Amino acid sequence: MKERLIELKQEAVAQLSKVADATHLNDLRVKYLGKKGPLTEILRGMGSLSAEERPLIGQVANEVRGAIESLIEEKQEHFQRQETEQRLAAEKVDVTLPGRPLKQGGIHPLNQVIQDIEDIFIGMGYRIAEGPEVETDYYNFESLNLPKNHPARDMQDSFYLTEDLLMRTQTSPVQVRTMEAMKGEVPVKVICPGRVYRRDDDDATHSFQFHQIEGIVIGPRIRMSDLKGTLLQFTREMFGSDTQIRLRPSFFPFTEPSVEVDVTCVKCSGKGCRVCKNSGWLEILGSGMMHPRVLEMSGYDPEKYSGFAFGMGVERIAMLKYGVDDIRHFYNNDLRFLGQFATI
Ligand code: 2NL
Repeated sequence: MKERLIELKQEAVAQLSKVADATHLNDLRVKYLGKKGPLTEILRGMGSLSAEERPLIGQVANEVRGAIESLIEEKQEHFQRQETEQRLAAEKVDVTLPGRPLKQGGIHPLNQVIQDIEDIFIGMGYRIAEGPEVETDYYNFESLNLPKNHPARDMQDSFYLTEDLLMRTQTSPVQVRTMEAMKGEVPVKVICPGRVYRRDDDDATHSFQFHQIEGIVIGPRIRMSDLKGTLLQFTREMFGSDTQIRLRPSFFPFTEPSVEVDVTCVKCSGKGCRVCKNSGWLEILGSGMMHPRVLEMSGYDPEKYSGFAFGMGVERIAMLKYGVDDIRHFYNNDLRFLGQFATI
């Protein structure tokens, strides 16, 4: 029995010395120390031994078990250390490496132009107002003195959602909502940037969806010269301090009188070139004195107050400012185009 124990120990030591990984080690532990292993079997059979033999064999058996156990423990520690070392090596971070550059986005050129225009008017004391893109017939047309049979209200020209609802064709309804909210109080100085929609075939200068900025000022004795001075200040901040403007008579149902505003060509400063078709001038916005009926409908007594209004297309301003020849560049999201406007 003693010889079997010694043999068992030698066999176990031999096998344990060759063990290569933790799984294999566990198999050997079960094999030698498990309930069905040879050591358990020997200890179970001790009952049949004589009284002199029993303590002797018991001692040897315990020594063998102890030796195998400590060897297994030693191997286990070894594998654990090995695993930790491997993980540390694999997860090593070189903190001295330079950071990877992050690709950064930029502000879309249309939003840059909107922000520039907003900044200029904020500088002149205006507030910014926004409103819904789905509008009622009343706010989009009726309140702006566009009677029911007016050609601009043609179903063919607007995106109607129901008989009474449509995608706004201009941002003027936002000013109307602002006037209503102000309940006849003055001064009103507000600009309204936003998306507008028109049923139009897209081409180099037209899009069914574009951006507008409109503004109104209401107060006592607001005059045409206030409009002219405001627009001159705006164009000089926007296009350069030597920019000139000229006003041409025009017509809008919501202003009277109405004017169209030209600036000296951004390319040739008025000498005449391809951009301004040799005229030296570029049209940039429409404006006028607020029609008394428009004032009245939104709660302002036209006998007490007057106002001016203006509206401009953001895409057109952006195209002029940056020399972009096709409006569709703004919507295609080609990074080769957009990247040229990146400022951050
Ligand atoms: C253009 C012309 C214009 C207005 C917009 C306006 C708004 C109210 C009352 C009166 Cl609430 N007028 N807006 C006035 C004149 C011209 O826009 O060509 N826009 C691109």
